[in-house]
Amino acid sequence: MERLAICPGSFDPVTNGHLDIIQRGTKVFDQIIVAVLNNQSKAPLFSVEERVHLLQEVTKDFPNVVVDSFSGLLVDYAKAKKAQAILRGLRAVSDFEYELQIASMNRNLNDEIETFFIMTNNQYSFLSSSMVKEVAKYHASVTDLVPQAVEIALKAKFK
Ligand code: COD
Repeated sequence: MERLAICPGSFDPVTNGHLDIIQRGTKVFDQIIVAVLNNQSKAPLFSVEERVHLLQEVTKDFPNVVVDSFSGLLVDYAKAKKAQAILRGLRAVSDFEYELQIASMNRNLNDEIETFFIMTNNQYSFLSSSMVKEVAKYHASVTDLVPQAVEIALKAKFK
């Protein structure tokens, strides 16, 4: 049986931390669907289309990764895609509480889909999309924090 995982998130925008989790996940799962949440109630910097496009660009060398977007409940999306797993990253203790809540709720909604966590690479343990946006807004360098395509897109947003 093909082992398929959904790697869900806001990805506003994708960072090297996200990419590291996706890349390491490709070694464990046969296929990964990186799924961008289409959340009407949040005001993102990048539109869903822009976020999907950036993710496609930065994962284009991974043969077993596809990028998609979803709305509604994650477990419903995962079931529709026939995925067995949800893949998430963990940075600090502060992530744990939030991730435990999401994973517990998802398990409550559908106990056939397991959530798997990959610990952050030490060099990305401080990295988040919101910090990247903050730094880019003030025109400081994000070269080591995001893939080049994202750096270019951030420069265009904040010029
Ligand atoms: N190193 C390692 N991992 C990282 C790093 C880093 N530097 N940065 C981020 N990550 C991980 C995050 O911990 C997360 O696991 C993943 O990457 C994605 O991060 P984000 O911030 O882009 O994604 P979130 O947390 O905004 O995603 C939230 C969901 C979209 C998963 C959630 O809101 C959801 O499922 N919504 C749909 C509605 C639903 O089903 N609700 C019920 C369950 S709450």
